[in-house]
Amino acid sequence: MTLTAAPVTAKASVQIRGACPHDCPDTCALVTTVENGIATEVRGNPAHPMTAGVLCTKVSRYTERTYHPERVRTPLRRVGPKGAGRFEPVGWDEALADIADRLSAIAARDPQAILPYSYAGTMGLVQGEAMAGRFFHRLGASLLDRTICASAGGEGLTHTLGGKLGMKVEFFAESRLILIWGSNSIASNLHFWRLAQQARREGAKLVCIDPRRSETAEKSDEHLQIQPGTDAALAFALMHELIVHDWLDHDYIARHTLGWDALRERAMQWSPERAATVCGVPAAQIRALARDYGTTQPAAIRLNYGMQRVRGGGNATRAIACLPALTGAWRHRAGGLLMSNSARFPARRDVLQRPDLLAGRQPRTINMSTIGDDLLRPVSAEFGPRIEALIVYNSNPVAVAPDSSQVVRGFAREDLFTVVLEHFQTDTADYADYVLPATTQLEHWDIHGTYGHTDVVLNQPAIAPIGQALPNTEIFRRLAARMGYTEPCFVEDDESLCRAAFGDAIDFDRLLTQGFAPLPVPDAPFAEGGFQTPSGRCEFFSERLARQGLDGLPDHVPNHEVAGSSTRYPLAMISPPARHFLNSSFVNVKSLRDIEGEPVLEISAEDAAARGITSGRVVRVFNDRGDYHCQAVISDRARPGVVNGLGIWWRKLGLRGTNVNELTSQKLTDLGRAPVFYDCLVDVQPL
Ligand SMILES: Nc1nc2c(c(=O)[nH]1)N[C@H]1C(S)=C(S)[C@@H](COP(=O)(O)OP(=O)(O)OC[C@H]3O[C@@H](n4cnc5c(=O)[nH]c(N)nc54)[C@H](O)[C@@H]3O)O[C@H]1N2
Ligand SMILES: Nc1nc2c(c(=O)[nH]1)N[C@H]1C(S)=C(S)[C@@H](COP(=O)(O)OP(=O)(O)OC[C@H]3O[C@@H](n4cnc5c(=O)[nH]c(N)nc54)[C@H](O)[C@@H]3O)O[C@H]1N2
Ligand code: SF4
Ligand SMILES: [Mo]
Repeated sequence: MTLTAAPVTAKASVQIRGACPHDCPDTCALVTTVENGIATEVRGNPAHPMTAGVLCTKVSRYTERTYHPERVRTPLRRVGPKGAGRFEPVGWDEALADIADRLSAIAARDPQAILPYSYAGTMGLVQGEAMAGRFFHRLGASLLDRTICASAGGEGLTHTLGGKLGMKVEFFAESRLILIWGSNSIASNLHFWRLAQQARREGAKLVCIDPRRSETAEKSDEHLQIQPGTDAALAFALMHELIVHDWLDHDYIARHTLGWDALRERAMQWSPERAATVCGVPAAQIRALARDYGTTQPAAIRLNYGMQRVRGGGNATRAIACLPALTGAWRHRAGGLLMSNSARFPARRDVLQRPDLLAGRQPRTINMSTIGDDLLRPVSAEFGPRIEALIVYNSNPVAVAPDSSQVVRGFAREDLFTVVLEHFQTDTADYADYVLPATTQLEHWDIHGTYGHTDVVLNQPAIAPIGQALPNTEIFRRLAARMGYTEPCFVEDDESLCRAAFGDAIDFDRLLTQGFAPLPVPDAPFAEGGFQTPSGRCEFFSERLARQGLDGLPDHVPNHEVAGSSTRYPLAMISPPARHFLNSSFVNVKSLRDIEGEPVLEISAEDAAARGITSGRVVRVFNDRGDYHCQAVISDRARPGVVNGLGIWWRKLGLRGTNVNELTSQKLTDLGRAPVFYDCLVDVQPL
């Protein structure tokens, strides 16, 4: 058996180093205090510079989540109708034998009728796709296109800078001007906010660009409260002003960029006045920002994923990523842009996930963002076989995927065989045929890259598994054995997988003793150009995109559902996360849910008055896709014409068994095939 045991706890109190598993750019280094085998406290590792000994409120409550009385402790088999959430305990052997039989029978017809569904419930490379990837590759199951979060921005960066690459986050502390663009850093990138505060104490100006007057916006020096999905128009107007005032670094542009003449021509079509009408902010405010950006060095942009959850998210990322090359901001280590540095991490995904086990087969790929439609699609030549089995781990699609009424219809199919590996009886687990108890980060090994800093962080198990829980890896190992897979890769243990993840690129002994290890990353990555694009330049014009028949230059691509375009649904809705939840994780942790209270919709005073809505009143938010009941909060956090439906509640813990994704659509972005959670028209009425 390869199950990881808890460390020897002969001593009454020990401290175990770990990594925060959540999908958060900070990837904090943890220290867990274990007394007589029980984890009593989870703290930030004070030795890790980025964490600096501090965790967010959510993960400070990690022991409350781990020892939650509602943890799934045994395998469970469905006894009621799909979705009713009625289950009986069953032994591991019986559950795995039945699951293996069901999957084998489907695979004998066509393994592509089986689909894995996973995302970043843990960002660990081992409990993520290591053993799971091996299992599904050996099986020949459909592949999953993991687009639900970041692929529009990711492709935008790749087609401009050459990859998910950017500034080293620590140098934001030395910037003189910081644009916080599509990021509520206080809620979702807390340790970056600490660096921004440091810069500000040294005199830096912070400018937040966000349709919501977020916690971060209200604490910044300036807030451009733009209409959702209009960021490219703003970026072009900034370029327009940089050109008109000649706040350009001509030498940098000539040596390190591609497509300048064409970009200049496009930018000249975007006067601040034109952008002001599209973005819904005063032209004077755009001019002032352009002046600041054009005349302050070093200037840095913290771009984050909130601005790319709209139709034009990929193009907007491209437009914004052009800015630092125009002013030569990249010359300084405290200048440039950071959206993600995940491409810095030399993770050996092929070694972990073993795509070679496909042995020449090329299964179809299903986009996780259209799971609602895809579960309901019949067999066809174009689509291939109907999806007959779904194995869900590290994700809660019934709550987080767009257009949930369609997702629920898919999960409710009586002929769909669904297995969910989980800590809790989530909305998704309610639709399972089997729920299998998985370990949490305190109970297993893992190793983490991250997208917000450039250190590898190791997670060592602090306590024994709760109940009969097993690591995801062990569940897939046992399932592989049941399926008769005898390849040696199916018995490799978790510590070996951690060692294999980065191979010689990282000093594993240092990870074991210190908990984290920095990657060698240049301080100013593009000071001398060296972009990782085909041309080696910052590509204003992308030949690769042009060859795909797309616009080689970035452009402003309006939303699918443009504000003001529909008389039935006059309000634009965005649904950024509630501060004390992490996507749908922690919604069931009572102390955190108590802070959030009820699911809320922030609405401006004028939109509320026009509808007879008073603060605290329960409202119905609706469009053609569905309706959602929540509590109205009249607040200047919402700009007139835009409502903020904070996410992502468990449906069953909300007001009427739905959440905000009842309203979002399965339409996709311009690049990256990603969902458009913040591109959604609705109306609201009091109940
Ligand atoms: N507390 C907390 N932290 C989290 C998460 C969480 O759920 N809760 N989720 C984690 C995950 S998975 C991710 S991907 C990151 C997400 O964190 P971010 O990358 O920061 O993205 P969001 O939180 O989606 O949105 C950030 C801000 O963008 C704004 N925004 C919405 N639409 C637009 C637009 O069109 N233009 C602009 N300029 N801004 C817009 C939103 O109002 C929000 O304030 O955070 C991670 N951290
Ligand atoms: N309306 C709207 N919808 C959104 C968003 C939004 O801003 N607005 N944000 C989107 C974004 S950015 C993202 S990333 C997605 C996130 O969507 P998901 O990736 O589904 O993230 P979570 O909701 O946190 O659910 C993760 C689940 O994994 C489980 N889990 C954690 N660790 C483990 C483990 O080790 N093993 C197993 N088996 N399970 C584990 C947790 O218990 C949890 O239920 O949601 C998207 N949906
Ligand atoms: S969720 Fe983010 S801020 Fe909170 S502990 Fe984890 S990595 Fe740190
Ligand atoms: Mo995400």
